[in-house]
Amino acid sequence: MTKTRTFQTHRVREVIPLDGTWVFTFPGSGGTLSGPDDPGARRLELEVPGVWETHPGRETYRGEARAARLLVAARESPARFVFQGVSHTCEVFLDGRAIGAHHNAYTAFACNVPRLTAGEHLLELEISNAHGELSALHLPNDYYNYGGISRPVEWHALSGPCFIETLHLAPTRVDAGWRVRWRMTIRNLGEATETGRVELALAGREWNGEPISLAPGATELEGELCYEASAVTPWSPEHPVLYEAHGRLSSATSEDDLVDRMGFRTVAVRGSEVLLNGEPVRFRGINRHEDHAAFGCALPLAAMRHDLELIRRLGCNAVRTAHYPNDPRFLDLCDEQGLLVWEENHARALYEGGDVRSITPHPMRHPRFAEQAETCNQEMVTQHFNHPSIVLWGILNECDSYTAFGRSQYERQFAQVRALDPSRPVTYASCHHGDERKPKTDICQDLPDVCGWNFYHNWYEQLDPAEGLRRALGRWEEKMAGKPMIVSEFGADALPGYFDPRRVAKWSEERQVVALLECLDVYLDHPRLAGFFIWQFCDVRVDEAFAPRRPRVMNNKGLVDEHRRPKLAFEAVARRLGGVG
Ligand code: ADA
Repeated sequence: MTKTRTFQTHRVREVIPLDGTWVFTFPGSGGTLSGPDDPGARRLELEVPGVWETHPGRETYRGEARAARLLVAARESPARFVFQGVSHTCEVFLDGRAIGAHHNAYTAFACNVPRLTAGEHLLELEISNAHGELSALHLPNDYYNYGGISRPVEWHALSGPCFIETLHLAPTRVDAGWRVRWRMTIRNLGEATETGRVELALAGREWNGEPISLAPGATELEGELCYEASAVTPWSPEHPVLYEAHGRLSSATSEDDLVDRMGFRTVAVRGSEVLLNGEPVRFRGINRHEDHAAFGCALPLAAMRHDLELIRRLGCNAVRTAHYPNDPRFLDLCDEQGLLVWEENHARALYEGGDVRSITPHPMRHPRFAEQAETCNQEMVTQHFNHPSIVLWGILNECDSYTAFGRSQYERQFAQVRALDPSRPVTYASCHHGDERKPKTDICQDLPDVCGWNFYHNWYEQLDPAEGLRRALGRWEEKMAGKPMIVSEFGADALPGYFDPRRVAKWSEERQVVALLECLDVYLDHPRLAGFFIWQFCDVRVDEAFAPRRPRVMNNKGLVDEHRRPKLAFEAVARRLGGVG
């Protein structure tokens, strides 16, 4: 049974979860693994999915570790090892032989093994969460880069060399109803060409293909399924109706299948509005990091459900996955519960040094930036393509949208994302307001379909949010050219349990309430805005480089703390948004 999604993804293919206890080896000293004979090496049994920072003694470890587990194959077969997320860079070995590598904690990858013999095998990962050369995306940041196998792992014991690798379903509205364009990739791990037959069933319609030739490598198939309007129920926040798509493949050697879900819905931009199924939608959203005191970034499904329940109780209808692609199980829950999602690639502006607000951002200058960020885009869009809840693709939070070089990166990445998925609007969150406090001036507002602005007028500045928005519109309206505008972040820190009802001092829970309500009074029904996303759902651990402005070494702008204990602001915001608190 699949653990990587909230539903069963295969009925024919045999899937064996590899979650559970793995043996981790850490170097005796320093952060670099030496050979197997390191006398000081420290062995620990740790749970997967998980991060080593939750284990006593490993709370601040940054460096390399080897993770290993045995598996026993009952029969010889081709195998596919699917890792939903390893934080953050790893090489994978089977019986000592390299079978794959991956960078970036927040996207999945698979290692294919054409022939796994019957018997016992050793699966090993060399993992690093080091900062520096290795990663342009995982840097000392205003959230924490954990280490470990942070999302589920599966072993797919394939029946033969051919299997369905991907299935994409893109619904569009046509006069008489709906058309779903589908694309499927079949992979043949063998050396011989095979003849196969493919079928696809979706919402009461079936496509039965003629026999096709499956050469070694990838074969792409595509087609269309059409529906009368009355044959399906559209997906919407009020009625999040999901349909199951079941692809099947059979050939002389292989029987395989893949199940995914989709929703019939459209997203479009008209003037300053974002339309869902042709109707304007207003985002009453919240930014959420995958972070929890007990689990780091490796939240179990129950904790994800708990978060979503709190988000719904707040009266929010949307989540921004700041600042990286989320665990697909969280996206599944959003699909099921009708939450709208701004999913974002992993590339938050990076800062050096201590004072996060006075130092110069230098995003995109790391030699691996373009390659790693574009790989992340590619993986995010192709892996999460079918989630109806995702209505916006976001890239490059607060990066260099004020330099010519930065602009060239935004251009490349928007072109890439649009080519991968022309059906969703694209956006980014900018903080380059070009004013006294933030003199760098954004030069990319013509590029996205939806303009996102991060405002902290009544937190980092002493400016009334109404006046802040008025000034921003004065400065940016022409450049935004009437496109939808979203306040992608606003918020204020509150140290949990610090109350100051008399002075309502900054950092107190009372002050956070005041700051958030002042903003909501302005943004909630503002006619120029398509919505907002509060910063942020929960308090999150940050890198020590951020400590000077981050008491507890946490970003304390959560409406709940890192344990999900509500602050005063939770109730106050829920009341304002019409939630149930
Ligand atoms: C930025 C950034 C967030 C967070 C926030 C803050 O706008 O996008 O990641 O750091 O500021 O709390 O200051």
